[in-house]
Amino acid sequence: MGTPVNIIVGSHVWVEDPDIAWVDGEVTKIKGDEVEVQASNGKKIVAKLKSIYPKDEDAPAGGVDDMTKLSYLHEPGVLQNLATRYQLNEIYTYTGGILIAINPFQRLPHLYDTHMMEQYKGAPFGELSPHVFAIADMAYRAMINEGKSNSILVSGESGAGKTETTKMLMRYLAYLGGRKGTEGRTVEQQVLESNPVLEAFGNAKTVRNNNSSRFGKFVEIQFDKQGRISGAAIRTYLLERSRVCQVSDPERNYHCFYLLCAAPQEEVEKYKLGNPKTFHYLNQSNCYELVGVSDAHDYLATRRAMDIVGISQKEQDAIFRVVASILHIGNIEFTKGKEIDSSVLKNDQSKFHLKIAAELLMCDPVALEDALLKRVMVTPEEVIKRSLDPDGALVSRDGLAKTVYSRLFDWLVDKINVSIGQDPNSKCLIGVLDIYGFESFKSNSFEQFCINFTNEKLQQHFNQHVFKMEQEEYTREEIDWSYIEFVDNQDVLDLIEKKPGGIVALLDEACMFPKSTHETFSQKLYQTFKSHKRFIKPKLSRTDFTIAHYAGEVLYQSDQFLDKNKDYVVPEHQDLLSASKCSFVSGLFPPVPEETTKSSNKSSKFSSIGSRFKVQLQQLMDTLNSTEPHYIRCVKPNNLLKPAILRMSISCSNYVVGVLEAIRISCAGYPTRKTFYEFLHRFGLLAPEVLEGNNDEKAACQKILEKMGLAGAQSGKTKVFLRAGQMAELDARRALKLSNAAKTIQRKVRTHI
Ligand code: AOV
Ligand code: MG
Repeated sequence: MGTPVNIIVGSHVWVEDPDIAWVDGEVTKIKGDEVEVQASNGKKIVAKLKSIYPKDEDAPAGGVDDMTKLSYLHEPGVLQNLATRYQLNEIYTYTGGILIAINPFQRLPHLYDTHMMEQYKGAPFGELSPHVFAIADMAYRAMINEGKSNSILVSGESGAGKTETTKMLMRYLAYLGGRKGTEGRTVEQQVLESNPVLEAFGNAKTVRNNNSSRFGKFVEIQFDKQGRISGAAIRTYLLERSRVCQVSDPERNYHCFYLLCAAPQEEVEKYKLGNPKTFHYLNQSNCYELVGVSDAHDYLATRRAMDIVGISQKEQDAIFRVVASILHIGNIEFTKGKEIDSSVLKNDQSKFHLKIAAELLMCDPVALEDALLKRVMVTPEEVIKRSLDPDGALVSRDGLAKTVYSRLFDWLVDKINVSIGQDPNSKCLIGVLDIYGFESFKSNSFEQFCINFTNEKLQQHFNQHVFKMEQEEYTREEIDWSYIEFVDNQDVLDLIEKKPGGIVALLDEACMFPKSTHETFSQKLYQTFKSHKRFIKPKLSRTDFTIAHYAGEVLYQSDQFLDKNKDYVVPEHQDLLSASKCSFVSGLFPPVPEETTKSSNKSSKFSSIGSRFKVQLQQLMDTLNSTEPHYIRCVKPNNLLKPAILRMSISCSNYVVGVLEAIRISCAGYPTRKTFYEFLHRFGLLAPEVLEGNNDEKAACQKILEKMGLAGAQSGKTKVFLRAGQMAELDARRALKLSNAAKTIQRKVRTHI
């Protein structure tokens, strides 16, 4: 980024050490386009002139709290600033109006206590140290003052701290908009307590994060005219279903399974549970416990949170019965039956678990066995029952477990929404978005594809907001502005979601065509995207494919894409569970309307997870576009999940790259703009003389700018554009003027009396 200016022998520079990324040093020799640098780590490094960057020797020792204040804006400068602050436990840094949050990987309770919340309440933005509370406060004030909905979008790779940040934001908004002194369950308490409930059922340990969100979440907090919280709605996106029956070492299944195994003894007995090591859905990985987490404690905490959120004891009992039943279902095994291609339960153990599962789900054990082992075939002549072979039965079993679990999760979300309630009269809301972060594992499947697709969408929103909006606005307003180049990710999004012809569309096509396999699907991808610069076919594979995402390349294994994309509940499973004697269980499987069953074979009714997800994401983007967005970019300092190390490495800087562009824009540009009318309305009182008899709004605004001596501020065609800090300056002068005027009136009133 940028080209070095005036580098000479003796210059202090940043240079890339191939082993540890950026180091500082002094230039000792320059020969053509090559330089020799004596690095501070003792090494002599030879590098290309264009790959070294000047170092600001006068930079404040503790760093700067807003990157727009940096003298040199380049990658090592930005990383150095973040690293310096991080060492001092200053985990937050602004980039204009964007907050960068570096995961501290340690509790910093003083940073989030009530005293802190009091401090940030109503404080002008930028006056106090950078903080999540300041962003939430800004969103809240903007909503109150302008009567417009706002949103706070939290992004960053997996484990960067999005969910924790989101919880802080929600706590602060609850503090601002809460009803003080109210007894019992308040809306804001319910909103806050929805977090532990959803985390227990939707979070799990992955290699990247011990508490990784396996679903996306958008929480809309609604406010009444007085700015008090009056309702909320939680929308969730695509829970990772495969985890319920497939866990790779050293990850875990969803937290709730381990919590329940650690419940008080009588409950463990009631649900016929025991050591998690005895359950197939849990023992595929050797990880059962999390450092610093007590499952027994969290079980009780989840129960308490469920109470607050409004889930009755009876419902809670049913929920955990369903959770337990899934573990028992996972222990049912099959072996070949007498007839060809048929299967039977493997042994007494399997029969035992089947019986318990049926009991917990309150359904007929014979019907459960049939639903696992057989399929009904309808031919024009007759209806026959066909047996599944052991492999087919296994797929059937896992399908049942996944369907039950994802219905349970959706039920929880619905229940929380009903219980909190929506305010139909609310005109303003603050939306908080916490999605699953960008992921790249050793093996990546359909879930990672969807997760990374979401992140691309969000990155585009960020790009559009920060870059395009600025540029377009300046152009439209015909104000002086030099264009800044930036990298857009529209090409990756086209590759994924373009209709027709994108990967999602090709996957749907493959799913509808009975003869497709993952091989034919992959071949089709290779053919279609032969020359797409974001799509790579790995040399040695015939089914894998790589996408060059904004945050890095990810290699996907296509083998389960087709199955995972099919949105389909086996009718035998549906019938079994909708006949359950437990109204909770049957409620999870409401009868399917006639029409859809009849025409389920037709392609028009084909519904796929990928396409539905794509539509959901588009709706989310539409919602976001109708709000005033605020951004928090979370950064993971290292991959060790430990504090106090910020690797100034390239992998870390991937996430800073997007932010760098934003720095350059907001620094060079005009972070504040107001229409002439708004501007005069607000600041006219600073120069009442210019308003008299003057109908030209633009000229009036210009006069005020001149009178206030605001250097660099410009008036465009319809708006006034202010440089960073100028709005605050004007507001301060206005406040002063108003308080003086109030004093004069008081004096007059007093003399009058
Ligand atoms: P994520 O939401 O961004 O990942 P989390 O918010 O779950 O990441 O953060 C991961 C872990 O980092 C948490 O469990 C905490 O231990 C720690 N952490 C993060 N932020 C803070 C903070 N402000 N103070 C103290 N500890 C923190 V993922 O959900 O995986 O994308 O799908
Ligand atoms: Mg998360």
